[in-house]
Amino acid sequence: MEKYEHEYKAEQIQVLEGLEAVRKRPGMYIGSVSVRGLHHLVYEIVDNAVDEALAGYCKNIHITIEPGNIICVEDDGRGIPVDKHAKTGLSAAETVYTVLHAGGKFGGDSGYKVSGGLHGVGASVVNALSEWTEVTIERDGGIFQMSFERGKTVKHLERIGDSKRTGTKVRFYADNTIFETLDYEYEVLENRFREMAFLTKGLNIELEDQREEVPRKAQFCFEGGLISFVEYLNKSKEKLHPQPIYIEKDGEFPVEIAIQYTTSYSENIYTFVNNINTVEGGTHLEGFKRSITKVFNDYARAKNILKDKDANLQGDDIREGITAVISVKVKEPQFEGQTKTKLGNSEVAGIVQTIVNEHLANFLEENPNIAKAILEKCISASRAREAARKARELARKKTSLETATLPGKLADCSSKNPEECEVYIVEGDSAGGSAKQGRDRNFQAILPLWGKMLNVEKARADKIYGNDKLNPVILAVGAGIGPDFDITKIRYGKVIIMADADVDGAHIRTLLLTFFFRYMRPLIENGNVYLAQPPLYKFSKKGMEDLYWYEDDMTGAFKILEERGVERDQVSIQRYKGLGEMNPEQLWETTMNPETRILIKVTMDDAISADGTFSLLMGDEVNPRREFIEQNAKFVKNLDI
Ligand code: 0R9
Repeated sequence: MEKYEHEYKAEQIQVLEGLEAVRKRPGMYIGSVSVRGLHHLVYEIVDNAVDEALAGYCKNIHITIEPGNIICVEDDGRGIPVDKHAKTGLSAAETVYTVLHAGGKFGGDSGYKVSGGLHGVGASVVNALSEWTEVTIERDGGIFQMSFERGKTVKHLERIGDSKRTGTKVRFYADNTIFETLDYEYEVLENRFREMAFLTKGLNIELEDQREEVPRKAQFCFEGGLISFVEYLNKSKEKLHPQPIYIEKDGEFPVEIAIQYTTSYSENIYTFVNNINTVEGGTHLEGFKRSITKVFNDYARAKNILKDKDANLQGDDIREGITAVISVKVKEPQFEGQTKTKLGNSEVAGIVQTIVNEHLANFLEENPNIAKAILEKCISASRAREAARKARELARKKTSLETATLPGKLADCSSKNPEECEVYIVEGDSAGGSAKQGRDRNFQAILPLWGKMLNVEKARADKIYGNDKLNPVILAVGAGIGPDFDITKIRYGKVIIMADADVDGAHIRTLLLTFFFRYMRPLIENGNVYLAQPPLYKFSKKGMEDLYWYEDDMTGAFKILEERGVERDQVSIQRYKGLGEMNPEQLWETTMNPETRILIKVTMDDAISADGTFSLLMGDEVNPRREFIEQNAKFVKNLDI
């Protein structure tokens, strides 16, 4: 239509160069071109719709993964403005999609731009990194549409019909010459949208995956906001008080916080700035921690729960068993830290501290029974901390008396370069024996474990130091535990859990992973933890090289045999029940030889769901665990729970 026809202006030439830069160095704009980066594209678009919700105009967002990995995001906001943008001579909508950073510069003022999750770059980056993009806008009584290929306009915005409603729909197909994969992971998107719905009270977010014959669907809308979030996080934990403590304050820096204590020993505080998960914390978290430490100590003194002779409770004691979500909105957030997820704005610390001080002190005065229950737990945490300190000192003294500081059972490797070294933590003495004989001793160390492993989900720190099952693991890894853990001291670049593919193996794997998650989390975050995959079957026939198979389903193995000209009934099939059934050579060949083995890297993409899963599988509450097992029967079929 004539209205949108134009000549290219100088700005437009810059525009094309801008988006070309995005295509040349996509990592700079979306972090990476892995599946993570791919998901970022979806977040970028959904964030724009969430901005419209924060501005108060949008109630529903619908995300569809269409067959063939096409993404469709729809909202019922005002619709992106379609009028002409003075500087570019294009419609506002086209400008937002073709000019880098344009979205933030004009229009769309919710005050606190969420846009862009990690990087805040918006729609034009998604456009640049998509094979095609199609935007449909309903507003001002019309339906408008425009389309692009790899960031370049192929159809300017034009009016294609009439409409009485308003809203925006964006469909895009990511560019497979840029991304490693186009396969969206439903669960990852589901977790992110659940989180977004918790963070935006009352916003309805629907997700639909149409790639399977039976579509998967999820719908999230939480009138309780962060209260619902904390209830969700604590669903498989035993609570110290029935309702979360809730703090909400508008103002220059709106602050929303929900807190609930449980009987667990871990601390779970999640922080968000403009809906972005600030994994590395920052000033909002500092203000919160300072406040709760002060308020609980002051209350305990005032009520004589702490006597004059008693020392103050420490922050760690006060945070044992806490689950909290902190969400602040900051107009110009400064993000710092390694992954740019640490809030740097210094003024936020004092603001959060003042708000929490006032609200929490009132809450404790009004709810003395809850205050008492929480403080009793803090005091017992404080005693345990003292016991842990003694245990740690004892452990330190003991090891300094011994000539070697390494556990006796460890068969260490000769290299001392952590980058090339790996340690296999092996269940059982007999498998340990085979592993010791089969390994390459230059860079592979073996640590056999035996007997019943401690469930750290049900034990406090003092029981962990000096525990005879965990101590060898701590000493072998060599980097301490808990707050003392120092990733730069690890002795092995790969810590590999090698357990049987049966019930007991799965159990020990979960116990060890829980331990790493709670006490050596950076080891997982840094990608140092792996699971070895021993084979499940061996197919053999005289004159044929043995075929090892790692999956339950043997169809693929039969196909390979067929290709080798071998009939099913000519081979003998051995099912391995445990690692102990393999001789050292077989163990090397199938599970330890870097050329042929399969290792699964343990990742922690989503700490929130990981925390939930660990509490669920290893914690106290039985009903949610049963539900989880029913829903994930395939995944947990080997778990002894
Ligand atoms: C499906 C995903 N949704 C969006 O991308 C989306 C962007 C957007 C928007 C506005 C409304 N809805 C939206 N959905 C909007 C409208 C108006 C003012 N600000 C924002 C208005 O009617 O005045 N916009 C986001 C950026 C822009 N609009 C702008 F820069 F073009 F103004």
